[in-house]
Amino acid sequence: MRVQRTLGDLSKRLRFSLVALLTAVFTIAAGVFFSAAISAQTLPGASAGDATTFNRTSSAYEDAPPNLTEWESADHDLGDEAFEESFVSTPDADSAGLGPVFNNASCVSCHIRNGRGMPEPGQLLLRVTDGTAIASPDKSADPAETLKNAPPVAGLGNQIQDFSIVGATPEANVDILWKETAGSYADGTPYRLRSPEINVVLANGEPLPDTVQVSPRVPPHVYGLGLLEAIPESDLLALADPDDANGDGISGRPNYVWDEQTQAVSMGRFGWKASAPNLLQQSADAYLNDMGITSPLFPAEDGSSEIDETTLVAAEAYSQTLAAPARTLMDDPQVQRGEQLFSDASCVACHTASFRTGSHKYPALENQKIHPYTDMLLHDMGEGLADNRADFEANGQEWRTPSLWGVGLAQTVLPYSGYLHDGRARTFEEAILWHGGEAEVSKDAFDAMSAEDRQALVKFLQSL
Ligand code: HEC
Ligand code: HEC
Ligand SMILES: [Ca+2]
Ligand SMILES: [Ca+2]
Ligand SMILES: [Ca+2]
Repeated sequence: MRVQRTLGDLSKRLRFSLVALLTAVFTIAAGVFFSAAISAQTLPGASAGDATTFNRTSSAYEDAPPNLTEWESADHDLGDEAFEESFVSTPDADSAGLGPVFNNASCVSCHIRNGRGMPEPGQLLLRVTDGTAIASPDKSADPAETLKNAPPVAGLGNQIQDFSIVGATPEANVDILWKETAGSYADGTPYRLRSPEINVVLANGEPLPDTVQVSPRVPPHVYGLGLLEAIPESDLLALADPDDANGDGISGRPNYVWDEQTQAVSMGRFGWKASAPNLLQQSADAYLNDMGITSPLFPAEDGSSEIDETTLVAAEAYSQTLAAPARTLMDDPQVQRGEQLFSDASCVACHTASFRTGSHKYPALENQKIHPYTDMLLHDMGEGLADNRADFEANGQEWRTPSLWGVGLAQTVLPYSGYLHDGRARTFEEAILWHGGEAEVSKDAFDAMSAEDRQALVKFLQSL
């Protein structure tokens, strides 16, 4: 409006004064510049639109979106407290309820500085299934359990808790050994890959039976998740191609899971196999299974719970209201070359670059142009990465494409943290070399690249 009025004034004064003309042109130019400056969306590298943080230090994952309103910021702050709350076993304490068995005592001790955790006891989770019970699923059972396609293991349930409060016994002792193999790129450059060998000794001293299927998972980062929750489901489903109708070898499909709140089947979005439909359920699941804390969504048998709805919703709000870091070095020719290779090697076929967010509880997250580099769909990643354990509709070789925004800061936030679902990849090169199945062609393209091109691709990932 202001610009238009200036233009009107301009036409009247034009014949009288060249000075007025120049002033008006300057005003318009300044107006355009100003409106660009107030919207982070248009700044180069704004990977999450107005919800981007331009912090690229070790605290980058901890920033709230700069565009949160006052009430949204208040929710974020309450969430921050919930995420940091360390639970104890003392019955009358403020933060009571830990255990009796658990994996860790607070959200932040696994999602360190909101980043990924390490493949170590206390952070690595083992999800388990009784393989002998799969042949005859009990159709009369709870739909949540039947759909999960993961019959619980007697004495362990669906997750191994290897810690306990005083007076209780951890379910098992977990040891992680690394097995290394050698390989080489097409140009002869050698590399080494490692994969974990998980040794579980049960509380009674017995090893875990071979019939138990085990899925090891490291804690993923938790920033930018509200924006991923806000991507319209129809935009994700439009990317699915379960029968590979277009013949490009890529057949992403959604996971469909049980939503405890609506008591209905819903598209899965969170967790390494997209087994949680939303951040509320993911948070309640973490309280129950990772910390041994009942909540209104997953109460005790008698209906009681150890945290109330306010705390549960606060934890949900925290992972919803974290910004995603901006890209950097966008003018660097090596990064630009890497971005081109990322596209040429079909990495973008799963790591989808752009979306526009739809509606969300937090308006600050709505209608943002975002660049998360994920399609949120399941892909067969081959035998090398397989856990051979189903999770709702995901089979033993399928994983959900993880987002790559901010991934370049992973080891700035936590040195030596690893990539992939079990943290086995120490570098981006190793992460790519483990890609198989639908991503075999991408992996082969990387393998065939010159050393210079491989470096450029890695530099691009570091710039995210
Ligand atoms: C013992 C370690 C541990 C603790 C404690 C823990 N988490 Fe997690 N978290 C994980 C792991 C491992 C995953 C991946 C789970 C999977 O793949 O199913 C995960 C996944 C998540 C995700 C989904 C991330 C994504 O990108 O899909 C969110 C959100 C999350 N956790 C929030 C929380 C909250 C909130 C708490 C505290 C109430 C918490 N976590 C406590 C280990 C932990
Ligand atoms: C067929 C789909 C697909 C293609 C194509 C693909 N990826 Fe992935 N990518 C995935 C999935 C799924 C995972 C998670 C696998 C796991 O954790 O076991 C992943 C994981 C990664 C990770 C680790 C992320 C993390 O948070 O640990 C990086 C880095 C990565 N991919 C980069 C690439 C690059 C570079 C290319 C192209 C050379 C590529 N990907 C091609 C699906 C794909
Ligand atoms: Ca408890
Ligand atoms: Ca258990
Ligand atoms: Ca396809």
